[in-house]
Parts: sequence; C-alpha cells; structure tokens
Amino acid sequence: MELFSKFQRFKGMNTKPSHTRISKFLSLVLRHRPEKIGLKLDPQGWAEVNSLIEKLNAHGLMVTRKILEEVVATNPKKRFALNDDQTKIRANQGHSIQIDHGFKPIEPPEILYHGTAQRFLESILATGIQKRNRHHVHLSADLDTATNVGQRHGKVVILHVRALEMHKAGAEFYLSENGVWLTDEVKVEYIDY
Ligand code: HQG
Repeated sequence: MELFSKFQRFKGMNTKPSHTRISKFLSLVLRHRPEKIGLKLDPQGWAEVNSLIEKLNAHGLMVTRKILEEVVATNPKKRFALNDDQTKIRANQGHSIQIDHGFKPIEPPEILYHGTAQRFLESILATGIQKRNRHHVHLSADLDTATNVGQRHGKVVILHVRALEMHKAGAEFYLSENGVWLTDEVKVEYIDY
C-alpha cells in the first residue's frame, strides 16, 4: 500500500492533493472557468457542493466534503464561502465571470491602501488605478495586507487612496465578506504615495 502511494507520487498522480492545490483549482472554477469541469454557477456565483465534489473527483482532484470544508475554513484569505446550510459554495470575490455579488454600497474609511509594483506607478499616475481583469479595484484597510498584495507583482509601492473623499464625490464602495474593499476605479487625483 505504502509502495503504491509512493509510486503514485513518483508518477505525479497524487491522490491527496494539498489544500493549496485545491484552493487554486477552486479559484479557477468558482471565479473564472466553471465550464472547465462542467460546473454550473447560479447568478450569484453559488455552486452546489455535491455537484462540485462530484465534478472535481471526475476530473482527478480527489476531494471529500470534509476536505472541502477544511479548505474553506482554513483558507488564509477566506477566498470561499459556504451558505448557511452548507449546500452551496462560492468565491467571495475575484471573479472574472459576471456574477451578482449582492454587495451593498457602504461608506469607506478615510484612507484605503493599494499595494502595487513600482513598475506600474508611472502608468497608474497617468490613468489611475484600473480594475484590469477583475470586476473591481481591490483596496485594503491595512498596510500589511496592501504590502502582501503588492509584493505579488514585484518591488512594492503602497498607494494611499482618499476613499472617503471619493465616496463623497459619488464613488461607490463595497466590502467583500473577506474584508477586501472594492470600487470601480481610483482616479489619479485621489492617490497619494
Ligand atoms: C495594477 C489577490 C498599470 C494594479 C490579492 C495591480 C487581492 C495598473 C495589477 C486581489 C493600473 C492588477 C487583487 C494602471 C492597476 N496601470 N497597472 N493604470 N491600474 N494596475 O492581481 O489589486 O489571491 O488583478 O496595481 O490578495 O494586485 O486573487 O489586482 O498591481 O485582494 O484571492 O494592475 O488579488 O487575491 O493585479 O490584487 P491584480 P491586485 P486572490
């Protein structure tokens, strides 16, 4: 048995995928390409848990309900949510497919932060912070989170966004379930750094 599992690892046929691998694949199918495994999302982005597990398994990612619940509960960025009766799952934010998040507009704090790479600075200071491939521009209430987000792209620079002033001038802000502040765009005049 042990030999068999070693052999499987050797062949790259890992029967017990890591939480990170499952999380990355969940991000792909719940945010971007549900059709990759034939999954259907409802207009609010929810998938049936039973159907998701069945389709993940059919595509070679061996996931049980218990493991799925662990991945949702322990995900460091709370990327996924289960509904109240645990029958449905969705990504909290970060979709590229069109879904109705049901986010309610809410007043932001005075300052929000955006971590980005220095190489983007010139372009951002010319055209503002744009949502690019996402549905919203992502902002953080704290510097640590903004730093982590920015570091993904290279040498980090933290931009200070005068969010409350933007809001008073008519911009909508939303707060996702995992604490990410979202808005449509940030114009240059609201950025300090
Ligand atoms: C930059 C992760 C040039 C923008 C994180 C960013 C976050 C511009 C990059 C979430 C620009 C887009 C989002 C302009 C914006 N010119 N560059 N005019 N406007 N940019 O990854 O905010 O792992 O799409 O500064 O934790 O880095 O997905 O956005 O550097 O919450 O759960 O274009 O992604 O969460 O990069 O990160 P991204 P982001 P997940």
